Amino acid sequence: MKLMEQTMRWYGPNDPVSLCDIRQAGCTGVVTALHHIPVGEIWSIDEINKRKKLVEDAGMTWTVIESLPVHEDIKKQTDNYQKYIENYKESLRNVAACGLKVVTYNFMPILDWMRSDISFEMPDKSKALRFEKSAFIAFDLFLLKRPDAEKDYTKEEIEKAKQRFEKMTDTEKEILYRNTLLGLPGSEERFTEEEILTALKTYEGIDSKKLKQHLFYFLKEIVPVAEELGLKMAIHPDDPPYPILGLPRIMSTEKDLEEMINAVPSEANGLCFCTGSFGVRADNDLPKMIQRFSDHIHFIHLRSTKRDEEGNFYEADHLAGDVDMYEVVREIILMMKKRNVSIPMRPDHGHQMLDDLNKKTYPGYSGIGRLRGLAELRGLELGISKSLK
Ligand code: DNO
Repeated sequence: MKLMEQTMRWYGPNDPVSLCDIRQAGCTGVVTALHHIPVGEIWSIDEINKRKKLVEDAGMTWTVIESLPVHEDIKKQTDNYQKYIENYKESLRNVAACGLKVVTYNFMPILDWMRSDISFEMPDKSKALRFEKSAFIAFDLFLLKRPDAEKDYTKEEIEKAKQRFEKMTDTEKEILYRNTLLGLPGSEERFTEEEILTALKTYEGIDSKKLKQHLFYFLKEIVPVAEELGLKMAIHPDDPPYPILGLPRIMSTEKDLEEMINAVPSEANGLCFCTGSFGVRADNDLPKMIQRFSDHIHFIHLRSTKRDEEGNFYEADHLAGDVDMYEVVREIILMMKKRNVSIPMRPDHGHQMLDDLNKKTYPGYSGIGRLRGLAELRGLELGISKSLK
C-alpha cells in the first residue's frame, strides 16, 4: 500500500529552518515557491532551476509549488488581467519544463490566511496560532475603522468586541494590528492601514457570485494548459473558511468545491485538501469530502483546529482538536490505493516549542512543532495502512 509523500514547506534561502532540518525531520519532498518574484511576473526556467538545484543538492525533491500566486487583477478582472493570465500560463509552461508536477494557488481576495494571535499560549507553554472573533471584530471596527464594517456584525458581537477592545493595552492593540495584517506568507511585508483600506475599496461590487465567475474564467483559461503539460492545479481553501473584512470567500465548503469542479471538469482542476482550513467549519464533513473529490486531490495539508461556540478557534496538536485525523488519514490511504498514487502531504503549521520558543521563524512554520506533527502523522498513517492490509 502506498504511503503519502512526506514533505515540509520551505520559504527559501532566508528561511531559518534549513533544508537539512527538513531532511532530518524525515522528508523526501520539499514544498516551496519563488517568493522573491513579484506576483504576476513570469517564473523563468532559470530561477526555477536554481531553486530546484538547492533542494536536490540537499537530497530531496521539489514536489509541490506552494504557491504560484494569482494576481489581484485576475481576481477582480480589472486592468491587466488578460496579460497576467498569459503570464501565468507561461510560468506553468516553465515549471512543467523543469519537471514539476503540482501547483498550489489560492483565490482569496487581498489577504491569504488570517489569525488574530500568533502566540497563543497552550497549557504546556508551547505557542499556537489563534483566531479570536471579538479581537478580530475589534480590529475591524476600532483599529482599521473599515467604512460600514458594523453592518457585518450583530449588536452582541459589536458589544463584545467593544468590551474586548477597552481591556486591551496599547501594546496588545499594536500586536493585534500587526498580526491581522501580516499579509503574504513568505514575506515580512505587512499592509499599512491605508493600503488595506484602498485595496478593500477595489473590491466594491465584487460579491461571491462575481468572484466565482472570475475564478471559473481563470480556470477555463489555465486548466487546458495544465492538462496539456501534465500539471495538476491545487486550489487552497479559504482560511478561515468564511468572508472576512467584507470580502467574499468562495472556496470554503463542499458545495464550493463541487461548483468549481463542475465549471471545468478535469483532473488537472484539483485541490490542496487542507484539513485545518475546511475543518474550522462544523458543516464540512472531511472524510466524505475526500471520498467525493478523490480524483481531484493532489496535495494534502494535515492540521487540526479546535473551535468553540463563539466562533473562535486555535490550532490544536495535529492529532487533537476537531479534525478526526484517524478517519481523515484512513480515507486518504483508501483514496491513494484506489488511484494507485502517493500524494504529497505536509504537516501544516506546528506549535512553537522547545528551542524554537527563542527563535524567530515564520508564524506557524517553526521546525520542531512541524517535526512533531509529521512524526505523529506518519506513525498514524503507517499504523492504519498496516491494519488495512
Ligand atoms: C498557510 C498556507 C497558505 C497557503 C496558500 C496557498 O499556512 O497554507 O498560505 O500556502 O493559501 O496559496
